Amino acid sequence: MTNPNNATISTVHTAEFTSGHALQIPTLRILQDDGSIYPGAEVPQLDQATALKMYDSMQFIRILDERMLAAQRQGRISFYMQCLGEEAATVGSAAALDDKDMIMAQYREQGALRYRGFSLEQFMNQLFSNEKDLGKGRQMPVHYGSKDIYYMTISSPLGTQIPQASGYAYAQKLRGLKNTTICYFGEGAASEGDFHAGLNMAAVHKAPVIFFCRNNGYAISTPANEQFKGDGIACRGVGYGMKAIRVDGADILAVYKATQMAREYALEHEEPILIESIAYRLGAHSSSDDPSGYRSKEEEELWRKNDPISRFRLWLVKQGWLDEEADKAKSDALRQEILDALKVAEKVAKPGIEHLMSDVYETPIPLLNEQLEELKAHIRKYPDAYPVTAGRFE
Ligand SMILES: Cc1ncc(C[n+]2csc(CCOP(=O)(O)OP(=O)(O)O)c2C)c(N)n1
Repeated sequence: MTNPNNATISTVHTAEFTSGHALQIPTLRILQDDGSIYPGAEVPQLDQATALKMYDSMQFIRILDERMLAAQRQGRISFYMQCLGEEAATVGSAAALDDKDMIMAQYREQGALRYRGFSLEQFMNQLFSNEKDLGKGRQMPVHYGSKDIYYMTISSPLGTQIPQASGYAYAQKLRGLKNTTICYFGEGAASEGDFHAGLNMAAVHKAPVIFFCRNNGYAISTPANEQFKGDGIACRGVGYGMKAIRVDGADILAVYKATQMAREYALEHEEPILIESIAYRLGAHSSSDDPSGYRSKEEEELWRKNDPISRFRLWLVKQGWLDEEADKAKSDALRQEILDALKVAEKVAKPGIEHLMSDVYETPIPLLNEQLEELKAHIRKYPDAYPVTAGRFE
């Protein structure tokens, strides 16, 4: 008798429930807090240049985050989101990829962008929505994207990128490319229907996607334990018939190792893989959020001790690959470089208003043309309210 169902049909004669937590997925840890390696753990193959590039990316985004949050507080940009506490998760995973693997991110993955080569100027131009921004100033800050470095533009609605990643990876497979797609999302986004549709589609159609869930404990103010009852997110991959692994998201060596393995497996077997990274969102959700309303300082302090950057720094120093004094000087220089770039980008003019509707229709529909003319008339009438745009569209 053929069985069209994937479910295993084995027989028992005593009625018994299977526990909701029948499968408890362990967490891979390689690097300890003091920079030493857990006894018995295997350090992934990593050369000095790659390790230092990873460290540079973590350090860069830590400083960028500090600086840009301050810029938002000063009213210089409208919005910002930090990656604080998740630098190892986003950098370690990106470092394990090929430069032509597609990245479909959520919004907190600036580490992956930096590692891929998004320049400081490109970060700034996007954050200031100026005329040099690759997105022509049409997105909120942090909605980065760059075709050149295979980084899909961020979409605000949660979960958008998940089924898109399944489709993109399926096309990579059909074209015979030896590339994969990594899809980042939070544990909160995993509550969206798109998560389930995307994972199921990738599993059934055998698309080589690496689903990378950043489980950082919170979806804005909702703690993960108020959002789901299962053993985290990794077990859901098993439910969809795909391989899964859980890693300590503050341990860059564990993240790197897991992503390297996932990439190899996804390409060799043409299958999706789910990685769940457990870290903690140390900062606020965004510049519009105040976490003191829903979590304690004590909880934050406990996790602050688990700093992914200092852990990796201690390992690099032990390896003899990093000099602490030179490191301090480099971090000061980086801070200055970021500040200088900020001052340049904020003075660059805003994009012309015609870009409000360019790249959408080959020939804009008449109603849009009418609305654009109305807008121009409005700006002409109130030039003081539109100091940058006024006079630039005649
Ligand atoms: C469809 C949709 N619903 C709600 C929101 C509002 N929203 C933005 S971020 C967020 C929390 C997401 O949490 P998580 O996926 O865990 O990622 P994290 O912010 O923790 O990195 C919510 C609810 C949204 N952007 N899109």
